[in-house]
Amino acid sequence: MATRHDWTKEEILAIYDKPLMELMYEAATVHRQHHDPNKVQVSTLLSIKTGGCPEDCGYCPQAARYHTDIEENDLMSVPQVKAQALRAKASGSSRVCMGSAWRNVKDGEEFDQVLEMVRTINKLDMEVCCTLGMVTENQAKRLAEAGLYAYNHNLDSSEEYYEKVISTRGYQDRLDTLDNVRKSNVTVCSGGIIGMGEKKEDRAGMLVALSTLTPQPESVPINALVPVEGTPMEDQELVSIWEMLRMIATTRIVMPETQVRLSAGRTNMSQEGQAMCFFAGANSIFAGDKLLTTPNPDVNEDMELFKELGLKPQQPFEQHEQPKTVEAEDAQVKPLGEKPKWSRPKHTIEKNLEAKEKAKEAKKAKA
Ligand code: SAM
Ligand code: DTB
Ligand code: SF4
Repeated sequence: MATRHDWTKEEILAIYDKPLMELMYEAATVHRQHHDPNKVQVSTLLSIKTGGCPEDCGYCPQAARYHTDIEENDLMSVPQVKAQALRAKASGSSRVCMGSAWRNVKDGEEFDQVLEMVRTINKLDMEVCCTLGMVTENQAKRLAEAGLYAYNHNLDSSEEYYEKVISTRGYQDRLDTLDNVRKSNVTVCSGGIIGMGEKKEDRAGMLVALSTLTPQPESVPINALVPVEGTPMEDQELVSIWEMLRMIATTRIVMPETQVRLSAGRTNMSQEGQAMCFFAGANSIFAGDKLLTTPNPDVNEDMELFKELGLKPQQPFEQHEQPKTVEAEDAQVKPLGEKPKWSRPKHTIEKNLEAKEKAKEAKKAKA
């Protein structure tokens, strides 16, 4: 069946609510029509700039306004990144995804350094992904010229629920960023988080937003919230495997060609649970003992599971050609020195304000 870009929330909810065995069978069938069911793409995350973020994303341990005990770090150096990428390659990863705790990309020295990281990793013949916050079309094109393979920017939830999670940026900015990435010919990676207190209607709403993009994102990460102490979502109940399976299977059915990534939350899942996610259409994971700041299963454990299930890691550039890297001195796309006006909706989110107050008190008590 051809990929549809006109899914409605009602149709997606009807899929999500099917008896689980039927839902998984249907998803597994779609999966086999579009992918080798024994191949899984493996990405390694690298937090190149950690913590101190100005945003108020209610789930995020890196937001400066909350009191979490993560270790903050300035931007890593290019040799440090190269060493980590080589380690990731040796452990079987085909992609490195570099994340920074930034609201948006700003032209200047730090962005130039990130561009050099992209060139360096692409030259190691690995797929390079970045997740740096909002980007303009010009910035996306500069990343493309450096050899970027994918850009990750999550919609996180439905437009309606997004307002209850973040007050410092708007949904349209997220969509505009995805559009900018698309115009640069870099592949799009966009998904979200379940378990933030949203309803299943919000999960379906997020899948409508993603599946109606033309083309659909090449990869869609599905994260289970990792509730981190000090964030407004610290007391959120863990996502059950049944919900994860429904979300993965539904994503697979509405976006048949995309790589569906079983992302954050794997440490709370059994190996059998993860195997069922692969059966239901997940064909990508984040490997390495750390995500950005929180734990992830050990690489050896993952490789044992792959062996047990007969899964093989996907090789780099199996899905799309390797981009060419243009050296800094030959760059055609020049910085525009833009001052983009990303929106700041500033609505009130009580939970976020409470967490901010608690953090202030904790800091005072410490001083
Ligand atoms: N600062 C950039 C941004 O927000 O686009 C990039 C890094 S940000 C940490 C990347 C994504 O990680 C978020 O969009 C969110 O989906 C995910 N994430 C962050 N904290 C999480 C948590 N506690 N549990 C699950 N996913 C989380
Ligand atoms: C995505 O969807 N999940 C990754 C990646 N894209 C950047 C991040 C998960 C972060 C989980 C919380 C942490 O480790 O800080
Ligand atoms: Fe900052 Fe990204 Fe975390 Fe939001 S999700 S606080 S933008 S690092």
